[in-house]
Amino acid sequence: MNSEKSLRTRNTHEKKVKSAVRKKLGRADRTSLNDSLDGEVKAFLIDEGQLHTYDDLTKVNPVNPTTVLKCLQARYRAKVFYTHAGCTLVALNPFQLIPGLYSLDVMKEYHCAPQPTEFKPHIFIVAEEAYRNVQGQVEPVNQSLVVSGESGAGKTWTSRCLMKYYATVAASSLVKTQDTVERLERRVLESNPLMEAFGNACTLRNSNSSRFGKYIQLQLDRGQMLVGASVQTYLLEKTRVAAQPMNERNFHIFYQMMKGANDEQRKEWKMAHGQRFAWLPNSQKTLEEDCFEETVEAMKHLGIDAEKQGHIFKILAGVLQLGNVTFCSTKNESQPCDIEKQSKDFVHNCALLLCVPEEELQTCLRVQTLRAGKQSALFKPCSLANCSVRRDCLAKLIYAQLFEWLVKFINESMCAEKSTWCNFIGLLDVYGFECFQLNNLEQLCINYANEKLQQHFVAHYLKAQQEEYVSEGLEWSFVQYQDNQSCLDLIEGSPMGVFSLLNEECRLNRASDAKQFRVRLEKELSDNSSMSWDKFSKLPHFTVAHYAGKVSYQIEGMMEKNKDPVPPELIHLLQKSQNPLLHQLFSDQQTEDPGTRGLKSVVTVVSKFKSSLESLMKVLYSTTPHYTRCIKPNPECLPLTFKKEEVIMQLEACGIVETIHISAAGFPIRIPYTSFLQRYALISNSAFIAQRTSGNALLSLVSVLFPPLPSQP
Ligand code: AOV
Ligand code: MG
Repeated sequence: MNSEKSLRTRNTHEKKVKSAVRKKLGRADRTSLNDSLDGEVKAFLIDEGQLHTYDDLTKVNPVNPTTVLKCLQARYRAKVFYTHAGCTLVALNPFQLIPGLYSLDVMKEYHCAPQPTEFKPHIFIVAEEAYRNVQGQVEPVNQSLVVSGESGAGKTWTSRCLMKYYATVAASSLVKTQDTVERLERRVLESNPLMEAFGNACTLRNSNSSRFGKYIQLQLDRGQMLVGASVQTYLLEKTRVAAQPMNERNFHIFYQMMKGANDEQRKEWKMAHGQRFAWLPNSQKTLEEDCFEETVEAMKHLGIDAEKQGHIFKILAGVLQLGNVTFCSTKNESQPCDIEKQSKDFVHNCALLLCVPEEELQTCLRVQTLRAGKQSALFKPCSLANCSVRRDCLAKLIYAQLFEWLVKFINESMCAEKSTWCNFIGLLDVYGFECFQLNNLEQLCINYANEKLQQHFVAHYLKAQQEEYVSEGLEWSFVQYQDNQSCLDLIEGSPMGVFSLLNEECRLNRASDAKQFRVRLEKELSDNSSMSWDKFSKLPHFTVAHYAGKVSYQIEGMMEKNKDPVPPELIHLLQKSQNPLLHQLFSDQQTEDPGTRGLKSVVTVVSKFKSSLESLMKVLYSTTPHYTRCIKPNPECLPLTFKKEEVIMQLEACGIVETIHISAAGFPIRIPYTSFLQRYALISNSAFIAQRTSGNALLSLVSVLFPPLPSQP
């Protein structure tokens, strides 16, 4: 391509800048400006064969989805997986181990470089930038690394890389000689496999899908050394314990036990070889994640001793037995359902493993206790369907509580005393955007969390940067971007939003009718452009246009999931457990009086989730964020396979193109005005300097070197 041709293809902004500058070039200082322009022109001249060399997408020209896609594809083909996109880093998932990409030497290179940004784009640049930013220009600032992307895009992998980076660079060799510190780094790293064993599962989209969200704060002392960590988790998808979607699996830990137990453990846990468990589908699939030893090792390092481990595994084994318990109705309706003959052993084993009285376990699965005043109680046999609901509820209750305990234990093991740390770097890894054939409350919450993060990104970068240009008095035509406020209003709006209406329905505690709720939603929310309905669908549902795509949610079962009722009898039963850990998990649990249940103060799942996300957002807004957008290059998770349609959808959904556009059309270099003056004052017009109080570097460069021409007579 010759320069004439390339000049013709430049986008409007570049044309404007260059012609404005050329006009002013009729005067002095031609040479220096020519140098800087030549730099820019060269960038436009690079041909398609060189696309893989573009480290920053702001350099592609013109910036549009096609060119950005081409560039990323060229880089992926050249096995270059990271690319800057203005303020964000795009990470393409190779779905294959890339030797040496995350080695200790590479970490050191980025950490020791005077200017890491001069190196190839890498997740370690983001890590290092955040690490250096902690010190701040005026005072220390906490940092957040927000990793987003759809399910299977590589968020958890990326946050693991980041943790390894900090555990390496923030641990000086001097401190490392002390035994305690060495153990701390190990604990921080070991918290990953442990939490993943209990909180991750194989789904249709990712064989190691996080079924909970987490925000880890790495605590740094004054000398920027890692002295501790704490983790906050969000909404574990506990329904998976008792019901696994087709072709998906339960949480990894169950398969790990099943595959990794020794003979003695098998006997104790009633897990004979070849034993079939209803709640362990697809166990023939062998995954990398099925490594029991790794989990046990992590437990050991985090301080969970052999005795406690024994308690944990017995509880989990008890849950598996419970899954095999089935019921059948009796002829006499006033009698409770029977436990099916072939299930008798399972219910016996379950009671044995959970260390609860068998008789009582059997009763509370099949009979509801209705309190009549303080002293007396009525017993009502449960319907067949209800017996299964109670069985599943017991499993979910135990698992969720155990997970919570585990997180608390991990925190106690890693967290530093408040007086020893002063700043933190937070790593956010939540479940990615999900759209299955059937979506329910779990997906609504997951996708809502992703909407909140998208809003944070939009507010922080797209909005804030453009507003800054305006406030600095720079000439700027606003770049349009997709604002997801209407979708958020639809979900979290009060008093009229999906969550509020759902809560209201739950509070009324009437026999939940999905159709009725669907009518209510239509009546109250059909004005919102993000809401729609598929007229031909037979099942009651509603469709939300999320920033990442449309998702239809089934209404059936949503109310029950939101109420998440726990029969008090189940808690009473677990409080009687002789397993010290299980007993501890429920010892201080309050049970509601069934007489007043459901009337006023039900804390629903969505209310809890919403408020935990709001606290997270507050923390995020108080820190300096760094964004990494993980992209899943193909839905089948195939190594080194780039499917354009998949990638373009994700790029568009997360507004990458707009981000690049703003960065490219905007001013890529910003130097504080005082530093700028120090450097260029010599060649400037002194009157002009006095006028300006702040400014953007590129514009300042042009303006200072070439003050406006005097008006023509
Ligand atoms: P996710 O966290 O974004 O999905 P993961 O981090 O679990 O996705 O990544 C999915 C899989 O992609 C991993 O198990 C790895 O096999 C592979 N992978 C990701 N990043 C890399 C990389 N940089 N190098 C090599 N392989 C990689 V979810 O948790 O489902 O939203 O809820
Ligand atoms: Mg994940």
